[in-house]
Amino acid sequence: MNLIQKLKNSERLSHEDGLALYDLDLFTLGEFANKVRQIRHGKKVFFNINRHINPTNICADVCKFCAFSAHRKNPNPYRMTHDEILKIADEAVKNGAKEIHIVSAHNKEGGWQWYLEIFRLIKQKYPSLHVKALTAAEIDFISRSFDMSYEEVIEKMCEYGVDSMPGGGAEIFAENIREKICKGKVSSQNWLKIHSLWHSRGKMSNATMLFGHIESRADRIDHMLRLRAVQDETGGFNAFIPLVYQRENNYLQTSDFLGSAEILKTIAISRLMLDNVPHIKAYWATSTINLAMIAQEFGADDLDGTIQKESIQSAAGAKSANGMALKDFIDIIKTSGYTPVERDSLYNEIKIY
Ligand code: V47
Repeated sequence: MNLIQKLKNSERLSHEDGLALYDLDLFTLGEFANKVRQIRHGKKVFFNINRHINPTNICADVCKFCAFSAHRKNPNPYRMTHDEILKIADEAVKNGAKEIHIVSAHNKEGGWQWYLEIFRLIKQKYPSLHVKALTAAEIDFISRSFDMSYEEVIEKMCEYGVDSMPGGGAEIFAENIREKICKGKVSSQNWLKIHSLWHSRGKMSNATMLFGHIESRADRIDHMLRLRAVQDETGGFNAFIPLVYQRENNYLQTSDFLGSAEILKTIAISRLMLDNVPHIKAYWATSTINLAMIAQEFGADDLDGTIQKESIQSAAGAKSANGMALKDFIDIIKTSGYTPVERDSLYNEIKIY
């Protein structure tokens, strides 16, 4: 059946369809993605009031795209004490944060307890603060470093108060590209397995895709389809987050910046391919807030949050180091003709502005 007919009938799309979607003109593609978005979410743009914390940048892995970890191009290694982390949590709560998003480098120094104790301390002090922490890459690292099974690490996460898992570490699943950009890190198969195990505990997570470096369009579609297959089984992914590759201060040379049209196409295609994932997040830190707002007309329905402080993408050139003020966030959503909806980390609506 012809692709347009399949889109009109809301039929499930194949790998071949996904690739063919890139050949549609941007506005035709956008219209189809927007229709799906409107049916699911109307004019709502979701966001949360959150704070990112990155407790250490001293990393055993060497991902070529990463400018955050301490290395020759970005020295200043640090590992925070639990007291320092708690102070950041205090400040975040004072500023209204309802979620703490914690992502660390892969660091053996403090044992698995250093990672896990952080969550227990935060939850003891702020039981209703949502702790989104430990990417599948970190879980894989902890498992290998401290001779624990994935199930054991996940058991500890539940015990120590992790509420949901962030979507980091997915990068791109195509093994030949993964080998070039993040050799030695969690395999694609294990990334997916860890999320499935987490979901089997009745817990939710997100899924990212790092794009705009050396991957092909076919690799992006492959990535989406591997996620769709897991989601069919578990239903545990809340949001898909396409992360636009930032090119400064790292070791991954790319020829060209992707450009807005290709970014919007990829977001729109993810909305159409991932028919079983409720939310598509245009993460403003990697796309700029302006493009993230335009992306709302191309399938996205979420912006992530105000963040307060951002270290991973800003190290690589993004203008996100200090987050965004809540007022600016709300203003830009409203003036774009959308309804700002503050959500919690599991997409329950908290406040409509
Ligand atoms: O996995 C690293 C990415 C991710 C670069 O789950 C880069 O709600 C762009 O996963 N250019 C960590 N991206 C951040 C992350 C995330 C962010 C926001 C929300 C959620 C969520 C998750 O950052 C890593 C990696 O793919 N990253 N370097 C770079 N140069």
